[in-house]
Amino acid sequence: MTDPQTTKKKKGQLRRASADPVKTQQQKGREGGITLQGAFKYISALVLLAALVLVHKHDPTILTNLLDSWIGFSEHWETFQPGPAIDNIGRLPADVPKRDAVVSAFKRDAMGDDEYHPISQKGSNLSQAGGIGYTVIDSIDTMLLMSLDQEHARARSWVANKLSFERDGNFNTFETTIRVLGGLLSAYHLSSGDPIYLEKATELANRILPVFESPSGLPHPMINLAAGTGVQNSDFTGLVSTAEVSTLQLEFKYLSHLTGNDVYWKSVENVMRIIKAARLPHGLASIFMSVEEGRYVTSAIRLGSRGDSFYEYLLFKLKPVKNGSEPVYSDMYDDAMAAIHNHLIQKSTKSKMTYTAELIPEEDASGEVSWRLTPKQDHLVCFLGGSLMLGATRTGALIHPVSVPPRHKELTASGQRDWKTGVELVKTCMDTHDTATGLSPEIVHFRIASDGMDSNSMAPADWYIKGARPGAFPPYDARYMLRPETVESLFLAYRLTGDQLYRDHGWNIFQSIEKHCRVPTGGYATIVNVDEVPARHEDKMETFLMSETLKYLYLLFDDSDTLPLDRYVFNTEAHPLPIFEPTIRTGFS
Ligand code: DMJ
Repeated sequence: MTDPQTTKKKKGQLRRASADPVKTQQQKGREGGITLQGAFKYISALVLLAALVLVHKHDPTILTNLLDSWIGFSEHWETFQPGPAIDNIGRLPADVPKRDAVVSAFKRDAMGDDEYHPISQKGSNLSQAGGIGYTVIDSIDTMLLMSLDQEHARARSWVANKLSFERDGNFNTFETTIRVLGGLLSAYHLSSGDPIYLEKATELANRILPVFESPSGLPHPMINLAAGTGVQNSDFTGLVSTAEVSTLQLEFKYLSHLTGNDVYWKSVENVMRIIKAARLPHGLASIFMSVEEGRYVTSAIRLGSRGDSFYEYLLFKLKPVKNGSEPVYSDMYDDAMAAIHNHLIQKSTKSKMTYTAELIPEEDASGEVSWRLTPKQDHLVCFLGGSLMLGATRTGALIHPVSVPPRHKELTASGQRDWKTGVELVKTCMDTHDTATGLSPEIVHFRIASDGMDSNSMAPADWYIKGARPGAFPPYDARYMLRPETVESLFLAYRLTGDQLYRDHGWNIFQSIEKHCRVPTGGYATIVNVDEVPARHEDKMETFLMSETLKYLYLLFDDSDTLPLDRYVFNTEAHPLPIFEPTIRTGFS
């Protein structure tokens, strides 16, 4: 075996030996005056220098990008494939045919009631007291974005003439806020201030406000819109889910900004005050809180259902305010991201795929709680990759704006960490689309040694769908219900890098939705098993297909001037709202 030390030494000796005895032409020239060849080299160098100055004057990023790649900043910065050239006004141009294919998919869908059942072609409502326009309102801003004027005229007329919130039934506070209130506010902005949308949004928010009249100030999980009373969730009496209570911020604050009435702002800000005070020692959030006491109760910790948008809104969702004016949220975000890295980010055994695990509490006979790390990741977690990448360019940036993609030296240490994890998580989510339909399941489990699954087993090497057996009815985990989280991250990753890879993946996902979820009766349906072809359908089309999945796909293929990330935030249902300079200051810190 070669001793590296010896080899090094020998190479050094050789170099010295060849350089010493025979003087080069260049050395000779230096000693004895400038030769013709030497003069030519000097002139060439001067010409090159002049060219570099000219290039730099034309576009300073060209040279700095070149330098970055020569010096070799971090493996992640080098793996990006060149995207479509940023055009001369600094935008990522649209892929028009693909963008228009997404518009066609959107147009095929019918307006329904709260929920649409595409196979039976029927609508249904969330309450026997009647609906509140979940489907139509969740879709309006996408119509406006796609310039679907006829569809928008129909939807607007429905809102103006048929929409009623005088419903004596219980509606989920969070869902009503993110879909209906968020949808109306976004429609107001994108319609250049059509007053009907603000009027309806204000009426709805006023009807929701009583939820905050709880002993702790955390909102009740349900609201009776006609009675104006907060209602407990009968399945989880006394509890509220952390994601749900913390994800009303953006909509209520924007409404305060528009109306000048600070009651909405103060109600939701108080929720964040309670959550901040309830911080657990590890910095993570359990998925349930006590509505009586305003503290976390021992329950699972995860970035998926009931946890997801708490982390999501800590970042840019809570930044309808301009940079730095509310540092408390950046601090909470940084704290939570460090905790996620310390406790939840894992690598799969074989291919070292990055994923997030869950912590499940287990109580022994004496009441002592220990935490079991479970290698389970919901599709919902796929928002996190793009969100971390965006966060790295905000709270983790040393300059504003950063380059596209950001350079290593433009980010803080935590920004670099979050960017790297974000890129890896997006990749993992793309990899979970490696199924018979090309669509990813609702829940994946990553293999760990204690599974007892050997490497010769039929299961995929790194992850699998728990409970899936050939011939048996597929488990809940195997479904794809038209969720948007992967394409949301692809959209963010594309905007932040310009890497064509993300558009390619988005296009593959869109084609898989067209092929396997589209039903002959019109619309798109949930499929019950992503690993089964032809796909079996369930008669349900979630409204987030229109508000999120198709919108993010459209934006992925549109040019980057549409809803630029430095001027818009998206609520968790993908309703874009403008970033504004707040006039309300409460001193919360
Ligand atoms: C959407 O309703 C929202 O994104 C919510 O935060 C959780 N996920 C669904 C879509 O999957």
